[in-house]
This record gives sequence, structure tokens and C-alpha cells, in this order.
Amino acid sequence: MRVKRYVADTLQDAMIKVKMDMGKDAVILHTRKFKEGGFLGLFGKVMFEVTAAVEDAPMPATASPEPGRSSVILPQSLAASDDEDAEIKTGLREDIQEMKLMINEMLNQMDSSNDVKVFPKTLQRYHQILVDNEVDDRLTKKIIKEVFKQLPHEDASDSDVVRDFLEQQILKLLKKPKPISFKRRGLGMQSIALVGPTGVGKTTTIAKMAATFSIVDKKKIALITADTYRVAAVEQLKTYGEIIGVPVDVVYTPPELSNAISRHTDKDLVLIDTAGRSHKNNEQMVELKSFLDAAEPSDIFLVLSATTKYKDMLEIVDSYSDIPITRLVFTKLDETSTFGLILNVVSRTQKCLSYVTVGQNVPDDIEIADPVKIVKMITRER
Ligand SMILES: Nc1nc2c(ncn2[C@@H]2O[C@H](COP(=O)(O)OP(=O)(O)OP(=O)(O)O)[C@@H](O)[C@H]2O)c(=O)[nH]1
Ligand SMILES: [Mg+2]
Repeated sequence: MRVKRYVADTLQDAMIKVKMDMGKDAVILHTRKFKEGGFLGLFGKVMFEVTAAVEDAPMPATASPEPGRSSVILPQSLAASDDEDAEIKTGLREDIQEMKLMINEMLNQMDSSNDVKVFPKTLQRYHQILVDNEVDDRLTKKIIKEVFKQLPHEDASDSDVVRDFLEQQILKLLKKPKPISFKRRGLGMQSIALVGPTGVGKTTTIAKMAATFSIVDKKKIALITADTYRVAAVEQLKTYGEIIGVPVDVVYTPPELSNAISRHTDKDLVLIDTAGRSHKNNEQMVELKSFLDAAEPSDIFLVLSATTKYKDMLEIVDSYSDIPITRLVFTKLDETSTFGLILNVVSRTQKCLSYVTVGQNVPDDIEIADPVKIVKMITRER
């Protein structure tokens, strides 16, 4: 038996060297990745080593495998046999073995570099689509890698199959939305506070919810606003309350909020509007927290605008990490054409979506978040 070591820049090249030198009967004994040159193991060039073996002379058809042969060695006796079936099987096994090594190698390369070129063309294209739709770079890589792992390899170039796997993967990340449910909580009153940055659409969203639940679902609703910073804010909610026909309380302190809620135990739902908080103003965040501690709402919805820059969104989301947010609402979907941000935020916060809003009209422009629709928007070619 001839055993030899082959070194190349890529695993594929090393494999080609093995095949050219030893022929198709060569058996791979070992593969390894190592760094050549560099300093103290740093900055070296990544190289691939394949150790392969081949019998010097064809073995007789009746020969049994050598005792003590390592498990990685493919049954050479089959390759040398005259039996056609056996030869095909050996060929297949070798191909599979080779493919597995290549796939593992691709995944390793994907970890160690940002080069997506190691993936089949179809996946590279979807990678680009996700990036174009502003899905976070690392998240995109993770998704594509997962799809590649799960995808039957014979389907790797079938765009429709790849799309199916991709959509399923993103759907899983988006999770099931949780809208407001009256059934789930039985007959008791539930209170929901909306919090979020300034101007994202909290008050408008509350008006949309109040109108839908009171007019369409015939539920007993009350509105409370703790946003007393601007006269206009109080007026805004009072006007909506009058139009919809629901009571509006204005509270100035956390104890007043707690009292106001306890006056509405006969309602199905109390919606609490809060002042827009700048995530950069810590004092404002502490005050918001004291209102929420007093209110003890059943749910706290973080309202975010789909038009926010991703970098700012990361800061915003982190600044709300001290507040026990239970759901997410995305507003202004009508004002953007990239929706990766939604996936980024869900994935970062691990909170469920509830509603999205798609315009200024009260009450029409609100919908229960539909993950299938969002997935289509995120995977749409631009
Ligand atoms: N295009 C669009 N505009 C929206 C949407 N939701 C709200 N708006 C608009 O955004 C602006 C701000 O809305 P508000 O509801 O006052 O926002 P807010 O979060 O309560 O603002 P503050 O209380 O000041 O923090 C208004 O002009 C709304 O009409 C939406 O889904 N699409
Ligand atoms: Mg407001």
C-alpha cells in the first residue's frame, strides 16, 4: 500500500491532487486544516492536508479486508472486485465521503471567513436578497448556513426548493404572533401599556386598537394617558376617545395611574398610552419604569417604527431591556420597502410580534402581524 500526504490551498484542490496521482481507488485516511507560516500561530495561511492511500497492485476478488484497518478506510476489497454492483457502491460511498468532507469544510470556511462563495449559487443569491432587505449580516449568514445544512444536497441548485427551506427557516425565527386575546384571559379586565420612542405611532395605534375592539368586537374599553408632557398629546387621545366613544383618563403620577386602572375593573381592556421616550435619556426611562411598576399591566407592547435606522434600533431595543416587554408592534410599514429590521428585532429580543400598522388611518391601518407575509417581504428580490 502506498500512503502519501497532499497539501493544497483548498480541500477540493487537495482531493483533485489525490485523484490525479493515485486514481479513483485512492482511500482518504485523514484530512486536516492547518496554518502555514505566520507568527505564533497568527496570520498564517490556511492550508489543507489530505493523507490518502492506494493499493500498489489490484487485490484478488476474494481478498478480505486487512485486519486492523481504520474505520475511515473505505472497503478497498469492493473496489478491486470484479463485481459491478460492488464497484458502484464503493464509488458512491467514496463520493458521499468526499461530499461530507467538502460540506464540513464549507461550513468551517463559513465560520472562519465572511466568504459566502463557498455556498451553491442559489444560496448565494438568497444571501444577497436577505442582505438587500437589510437582514443583519450575522443573522443572514446563520440562516443561509442552516438552510444549507437542512437542504437535501441534490436540491441545492433548485431555486424553488431552496426558497421553501429559507422561508421555513425565517418563519421559525419570527415565531407565532400573539395579538390581544379576550378568550385567553377569561372574563377579567386586562390592561396593556404601549411604550416606545417618540413619534413612532403609539397614540395612533392605541386609537386604532380602541376603535377596533370597541366598535367591531363590542368590548368595553377605557383609555388612560400618562403622557402629560405635551398638551397636544392629551388632546390627541381625548379627541380619539370622543370619536370612538370610550372614556379617557389623564394621569400625572404613578399612583394616579394605579388608581385609574382600579376604577376600570368593569372593562374588558384598558389601554395605557405613555409619553415617547428618548432611549438616550436615562431619567425618562426610569420615570417610565415607575409608571409601569405602578400599573402592573397584563402586557407591555414595545412600539417600533419600521423606518428606523438599524443602528439606532439596536440602541433603542437595548435601552428597553430593563422593561418587561412582552410583545412587539411595528408601525409605518407603508413608509419603507425593506423589512429585514423586523426579523432582526424579533431575533434579538426573542419577543413575539403582535400587530403591524400600515398607515395613518384610524382604525383601518392596523393588522395582526402575519409572519408569512413578512417572510415574503424579507425574501423578495429587489
Ligand atoms: N405612515 C404612517 N404614519 C403613521 C403610522 N402610525 C402613526 N403614524 C403617524 O406618525 C405620527 C406620530 O404618531 P403618534 O401616534 O402621535 O406617535 P406617538 O408615538 O404617540 O408620538 P409621541 O407620543 O410624541 O411619542 C402621526 O403623524 C401619525 O399619523 C403608520 O402606520 N404609517
Ligand atoms: Mg403619543
